[in-house]
Amino acid sequence: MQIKAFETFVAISIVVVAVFVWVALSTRHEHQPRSRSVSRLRGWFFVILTGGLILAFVLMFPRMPYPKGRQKPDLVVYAVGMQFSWGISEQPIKNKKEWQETTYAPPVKIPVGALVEFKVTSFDVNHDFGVYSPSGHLLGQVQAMPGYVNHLFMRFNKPGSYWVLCLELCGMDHHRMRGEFEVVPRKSDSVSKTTAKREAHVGA
Ligand SMILES: [Cu+2]
Repeated sequence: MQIKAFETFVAISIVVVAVFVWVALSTRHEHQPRSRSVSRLRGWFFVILTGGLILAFVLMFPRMPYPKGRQKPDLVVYAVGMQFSWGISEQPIKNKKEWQETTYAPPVKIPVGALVEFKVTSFDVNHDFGVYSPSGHLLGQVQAMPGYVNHLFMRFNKPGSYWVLCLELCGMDHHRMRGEFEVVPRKSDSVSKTTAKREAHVGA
């Protein structure tokens, strides 16, 4: 995705530079502009530009990375940032004592494929809730702000240990600020596997 964006950027840059060079070369010598052809050219430019913008809008709009209306999540996970750790829990974290407890609790388990709504806030300064895959790729992020709850909707396709790092410099130990949750196979998957095993046993 990033490579594609970079290639698109380079391609557009080449076109823009080419247009600038063409304009610079073609305006070296002074000459009287032919107003009729200029206004016709301007008309075409306007039509092509508007058409291009409308086309880009139509192609991109359905792919906006924002939730479509009020999505109902399969699971709500509460996350609170505080210097210098993340409290992550399936229960609301109401105060500093509860936050402390969640930092020692076992990692929250999220089923594969479930739509998760992270409700993210902070109890002290601004942090940034950055979700990393087990292989260390940034998958999503949202600001954690004191006094506000920000929402991040995500779906995970692979089981494993996912890390939450802080992406906003929040103090001396910012680099050590971590959280963790686990993505686990869906219950229905493991149930159907057990049933299949049991059936196999019965068959044997
Ligand atoms: Cu931080």
